[in-house]
Amino acid sequence: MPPSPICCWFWEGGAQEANAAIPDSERQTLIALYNSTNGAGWTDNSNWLEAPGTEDTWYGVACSSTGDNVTELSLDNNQLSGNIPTELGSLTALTNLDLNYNALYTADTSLKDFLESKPLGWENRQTIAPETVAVDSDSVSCASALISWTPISYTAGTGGYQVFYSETSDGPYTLFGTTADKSKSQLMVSGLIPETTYYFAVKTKTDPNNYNDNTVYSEYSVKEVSATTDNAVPGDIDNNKIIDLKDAILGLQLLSGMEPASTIYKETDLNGDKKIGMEEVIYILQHVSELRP
Ligand SMILES: [Ca+2]
Ligand SMILES: [Ca+2]
Repeated sequence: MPPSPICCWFWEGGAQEANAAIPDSERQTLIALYNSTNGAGWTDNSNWLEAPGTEDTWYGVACSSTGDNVTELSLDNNQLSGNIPTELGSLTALTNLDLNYNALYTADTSLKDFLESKPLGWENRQTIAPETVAVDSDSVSCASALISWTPISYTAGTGGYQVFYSETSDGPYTLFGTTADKSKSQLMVSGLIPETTYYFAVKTKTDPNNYNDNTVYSEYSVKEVSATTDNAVPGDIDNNKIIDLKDAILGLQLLSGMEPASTIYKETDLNGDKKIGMEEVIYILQHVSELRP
């Protein structure tokens, strides 16, 4: 196999030949891990990608005493994020592996088995995007929608789920809000515009804790979850598709400073002041009493 350009550049630059070098396949595996988990953004990536033979000086890497195999990868708590390359499973001399407190995932079952075979485990401390994100179709109003998901397995430590919305699937996404912790499985998004299609995506966030110095964010969940908000009929202030006395009562409760008995949608405003007030209540009463079409 021809040497990679980065390899040649270092050789031509006069890097010293190492006393013992790990096989090129192991070097390429380390480089694949760096590239696929945002190595440039790691908290510490000291010496990574330097010349062949220097691998045991790369942050978190240790090689056997003869220097010819990678035996240890200690990259916990280091802002690794993304898909773990399947090649990692080919580091057969690896005895110590610590990838905890990062944002790593894999769907490869044999790689999962390999990772699980190491003493420290890995999967239960990864801040990854939640799965099965969905919109509860019964919850969709002219201005809100209930978004749900399955909590990730790493629910320990403070943090939460950030729920985002966008009018196109590829974004940009706007943060609506964050749940109080990582055991929550839903959040009501409000303030949406009537008759508009929205896409929703969720990220997981873990705050720093005793074992983890960083705020760790997952990637976005799959960006294919969407809903179209209802229309807002002026005067139907509870957005249930009927204008009746209940709307008038809700409006009067609001006007008198009482807590309205159900959600009020200001999007059903009549006179353009973006508030539900006496004008709406009079309109509703006229409508109900057929004084007005
Ligand atoms: Ca109504
Ligand atoms: Ca109004």
